Amino acid sequence: MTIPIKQITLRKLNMELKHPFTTSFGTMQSKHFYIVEISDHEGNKGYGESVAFISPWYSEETVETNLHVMRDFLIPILKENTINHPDDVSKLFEPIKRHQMAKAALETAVWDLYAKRQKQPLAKALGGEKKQIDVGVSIGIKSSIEDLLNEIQENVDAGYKRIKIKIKPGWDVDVLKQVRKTFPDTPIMADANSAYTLEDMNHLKQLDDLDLMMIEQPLAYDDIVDHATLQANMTTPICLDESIHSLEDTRKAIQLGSCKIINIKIGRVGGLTESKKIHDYCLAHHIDVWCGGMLEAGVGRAHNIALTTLSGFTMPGDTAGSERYWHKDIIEPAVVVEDGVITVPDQAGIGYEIDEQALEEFTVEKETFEF
Ligand code: OSB
Ligand code: MG
Repeated sequence: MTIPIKQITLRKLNMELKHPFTTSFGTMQSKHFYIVEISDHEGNKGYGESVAFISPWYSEETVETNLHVMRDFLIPILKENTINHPDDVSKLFEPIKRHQMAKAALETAVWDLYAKRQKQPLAKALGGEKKQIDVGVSIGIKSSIEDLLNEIQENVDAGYKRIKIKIKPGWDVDVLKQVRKTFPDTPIMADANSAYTLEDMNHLKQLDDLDLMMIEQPLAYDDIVDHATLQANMTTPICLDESIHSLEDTRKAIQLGSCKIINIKIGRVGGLTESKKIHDYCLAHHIDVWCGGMLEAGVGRAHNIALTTLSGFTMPGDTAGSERYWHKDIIEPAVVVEDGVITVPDQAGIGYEIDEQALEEFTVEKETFEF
């Protein structure tokens, strides 16, 4: 059964973050990003969100490269081809190298549209069975240890299932030692966003005494070779984020022993179909996966929730409640976390309504493509 597209609207949004977020690569105060809306002839609308940032500091993609690639390459491919199932989209996009976040923004919107046409929740369309998902929080680099300990305490009190702490050289071993001393039993992990090299191996090995769940992306954003050396010399499991863009990357990283855990981000791997493939492969190879976050607004957050319902997502993800990021989200209701758990919506598609008024309010540019 074909999915007939009537039009695609690209909206560039600008939303202020409630609190600035600092990683080893810099501080973010606000977010520019694309929301994709794909409509069919019967009035159904599917939504996707691009997770690229304004600058290429996490990966090479940016908000502007998203527009160029969607408008000039990916949307023309959708115009020229018939789509029978959302899985067709990633296949059609294959001739375009990389630009995973641009691809995912369109592909996830097709998945939402498909699920709405089938009148089933996106989670179910993906094969997910969980009714509730466990989530944790990611805490940015702070100006003092007291600030960090306070924020951890607030989130432990709120019931979040694990705490991820951003680290960088100068804000790592000593900080984490203090955190572990104050929170002896809390599931804790660290994320370096590729701030180290193998020369730091002896320094990083000190983390092995702190009973961390894992260390995320300690080495270069494009590396899987040095990570294998580091993993062979550390007991703390390594989790890869930036280095994994596809099932192929996953296969190679596992074969080399570069990691024991994979953070799946829908945008980083080019969409939901590729996310599912990576999930299935990891499940078969006894590699734990969890769903990462990119400070998403409601649409991206809803896609993360649907993906996390797949059974191989055995560890709490980074998809915290909307109120941690935004004064007002673009979906209704907002994503709510209770005791570290999100109840998966059971309405068709992403399962949340778009707050059209909020969407309009945050839109700074808009372009429509008729099919
Ligand atoms: O590395 O996982 C990351 C935020 C921006 C860019 C990269 C990362 C992150 C986070 C925050 O850790 C996750 C979230 O709360 O959405
Ligand atoms: Mg990360």
